[in-house]
Amino acid sequence: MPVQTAKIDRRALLKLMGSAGATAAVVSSAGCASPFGGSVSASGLPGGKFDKTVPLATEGPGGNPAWQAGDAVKFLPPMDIPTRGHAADVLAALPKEKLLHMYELMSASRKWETAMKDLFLGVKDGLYGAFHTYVGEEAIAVGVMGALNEDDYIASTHRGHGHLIAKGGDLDKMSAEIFFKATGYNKGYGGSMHITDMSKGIMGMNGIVGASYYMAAGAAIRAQVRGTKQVAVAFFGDGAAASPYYFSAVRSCVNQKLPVIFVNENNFQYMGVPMATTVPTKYISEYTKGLDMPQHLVDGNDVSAVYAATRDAVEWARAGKGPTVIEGMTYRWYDHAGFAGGKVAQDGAMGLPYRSDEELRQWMSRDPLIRYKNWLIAKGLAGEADLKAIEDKTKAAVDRSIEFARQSADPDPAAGVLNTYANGAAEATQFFNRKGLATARLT
Ligand SMILES: Cc1ncc(C[n+]2csc(CCOP(=O)(O)OP(=O)(O)O)c2C)c(N)n1
Repeated sequence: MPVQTAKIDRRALLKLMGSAGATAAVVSSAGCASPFGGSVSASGLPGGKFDKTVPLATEGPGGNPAWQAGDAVKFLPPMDIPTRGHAADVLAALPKEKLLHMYELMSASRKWETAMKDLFLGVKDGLYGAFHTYVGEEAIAVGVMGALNEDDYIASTHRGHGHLIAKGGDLDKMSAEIFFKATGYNKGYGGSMHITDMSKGIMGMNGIVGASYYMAAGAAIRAQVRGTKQVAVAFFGDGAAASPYYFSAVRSCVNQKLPVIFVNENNFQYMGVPMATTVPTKYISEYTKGLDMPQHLVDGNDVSAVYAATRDAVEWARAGKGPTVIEGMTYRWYDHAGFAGGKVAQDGAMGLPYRSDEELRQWMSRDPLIRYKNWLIAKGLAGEADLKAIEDKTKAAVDRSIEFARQSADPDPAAGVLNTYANGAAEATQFFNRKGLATARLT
């Protein structure tokens, strides 16, 4: 296979672009064997040509021992999403209804999580349990899901509400699960981190950091064996890339040419530790640069950049060519889990010890929703009033879901056993019999 891009010194080029203050466009596969089977990429551009936009500092955030709280500000994306260029053209080619629906999904995700934040901080509903917000990262979920079909699979993370909403998750069932009610996705027995909807290819949120790789690989093997052309997406954070299973999963998927898309949500924060301390390479998308596969580094707050990269990855996977890695740089507005530093009716968590408020404010000023909104208006696809109507609609749906959760019944304690066994009542009855417990309510 010709190695068309082998002569490019990628590090030097990144440095040059960063020091020039340029908004660089990166396919980080430059400098490794052409992932595009020769000279043309899945996007129609020559292999190794930089075709995705992400602003770069002179040095990547990883492996940087001098990294300090506040340094993520060096990776701030520009104010506006480009309205011209590859990613803009790819997104703009979608029907207007779909583009507006993508805005609706971003809005629903933001409003649902923000409402939950206010409820957790309030006392009225007595909400408890783990809750990891995705606020600030919505462009990744919506950009990725925009390029998938309904029957494609996703394996989510602990920070996955936005993935579920973008893949068509039901707000009523999500809210009810957070309230631990019988009408919830897991019948009130799972809570935030186990929300799953196989009818929509959502293999579930997951409290095991790094589990998404193998879940997606399993779904991809199924699709490959059956010849269905479905793809599977594994979402993962920058910290999860430090899992020993990450490289081995990607390598195995490349070996088997499995239709998996590894989507890294690089929010620079691994709980309270900066990614600089856990990632030895400059960028996470560089981990796998020795493998014969496309790897994209994109502005994760730009839905067009994420969509365009994913569309290429989907084409690549459906053509039987195997996996792609996409790294989207983004930022979470709240604490790792829960709401330290957060306030009712105020966006963002201030005063956290491992980052600076100024850095947060700067990233909030690059709000992916506002950037997408401006893009839609600039493209003449919607006016302020149209987008406000969408926001009102999603707010109403969120409010309804919360009311639905409040009105729903608590789970029957006995159902806990039912839900534990694959064969439900039959096996649960055996369990109860062994323990000498009454089974009347189970049958
Ligand atoms: C296997 C495993 N190890 C450790 C944890 C504890 N844990 C929960 S979330 C998390 C950080 C994950 O960080 P990252 O992958 O960057 O995702 P982010 O929280 O930034 O979205 C850790 C270490 C866990 N849940 N599972």
